[in-house]
Amino acid sequence: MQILHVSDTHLGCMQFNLKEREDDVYEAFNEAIDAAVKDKVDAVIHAGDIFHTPKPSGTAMLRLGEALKRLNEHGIRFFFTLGEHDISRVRDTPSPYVFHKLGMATYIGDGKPHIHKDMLLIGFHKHKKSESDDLRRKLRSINLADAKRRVLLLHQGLGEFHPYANELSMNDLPLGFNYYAMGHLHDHAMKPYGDGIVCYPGSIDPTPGEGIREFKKGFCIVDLSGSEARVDFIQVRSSRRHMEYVVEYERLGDLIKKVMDDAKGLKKKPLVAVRIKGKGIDSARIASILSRLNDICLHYTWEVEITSRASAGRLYNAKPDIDKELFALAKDVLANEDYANLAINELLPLLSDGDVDGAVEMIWKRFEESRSVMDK
Ligand SMILES: [Mn+2]
Repeated sequence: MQILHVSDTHLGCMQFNLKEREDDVYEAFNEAIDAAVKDKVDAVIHAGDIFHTPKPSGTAMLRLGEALKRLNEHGIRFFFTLGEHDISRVRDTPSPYVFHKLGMATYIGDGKPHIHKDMLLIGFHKHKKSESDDLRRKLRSINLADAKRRVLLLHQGLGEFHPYANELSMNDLPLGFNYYAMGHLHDHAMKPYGDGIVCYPGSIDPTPGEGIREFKKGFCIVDLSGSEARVDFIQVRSSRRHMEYVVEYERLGDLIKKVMDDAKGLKKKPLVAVRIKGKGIDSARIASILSRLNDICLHYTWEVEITSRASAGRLYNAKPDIDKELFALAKDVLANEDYANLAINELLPLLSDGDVDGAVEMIWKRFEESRSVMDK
């Protein structure tokens, strides 16, 4: 029994708004599907955040559909749960669920036991942090059906893996599973737990929030034939290189040659992040020198680390992360992180799509929720 575990594919995601970056994601996803077919795995298990947005583009839908068609032609079933990126804030059929309805994939985020060959699969869709108690209760009341192999599928952050994403702790996971197929955290990591392994494959390609940094992205092929799960992390081969440089302001001119050398032989133009240190910095000069990177790389960002004493250690970003910046501004104005989150991460996406009804419905829902909390 062998499964391919993939997560956080964020199909349709477009880092830096570049079409090339969207295609990188599809290419990485197809590598996982190719591996599933080549290795004749018994199932593909997707741990959520299949799409980057709850309203994916036609292209993103098509890429998933094509992958599912291939898997079905090879008799490989695709099981999935939903991440927060797949779930619309308003009552609507989640996009990946369409493929379940059409019989091309199987949704197992319903908490019910699903038997596939001699394997028991139980999954839950993403639960918000405010719903953690509810999820804990559901996890405690899992009935372990008799099966040779057991896999639990979740899209949640575990505190032991990431201190800021601690929606649950590993101890909240029920014992008795051979493999805990996790999604949500974008870096690959795993830890033993009970008689099994808790594993995040991580995202298959860097998403906008991850910026430009060196990484290892991939998916897992998990052998469940023996008494212990054996996990093979397969790195995506087509990944576009991300390159980071720290350079003295005085020596900025040398950087271009260095990047050119490093980029030699790469199939895809890399993404480059430059951190500049020094004094008496003239940003017009930096911009002019770095513009020569346009021919070498797909996209570059730069920031300056000022080393004068007055502002030691202060970083300013020449091309700031707009999302982060917006959030910080909203937080300043509203003086409340929850409200800022509501405004930037929930309201703004709806309103920028022109979805006024959706926005009104979301606000109404939040109001009802807050009222029911006050009633308690
Ligand atoms: Mn994700």
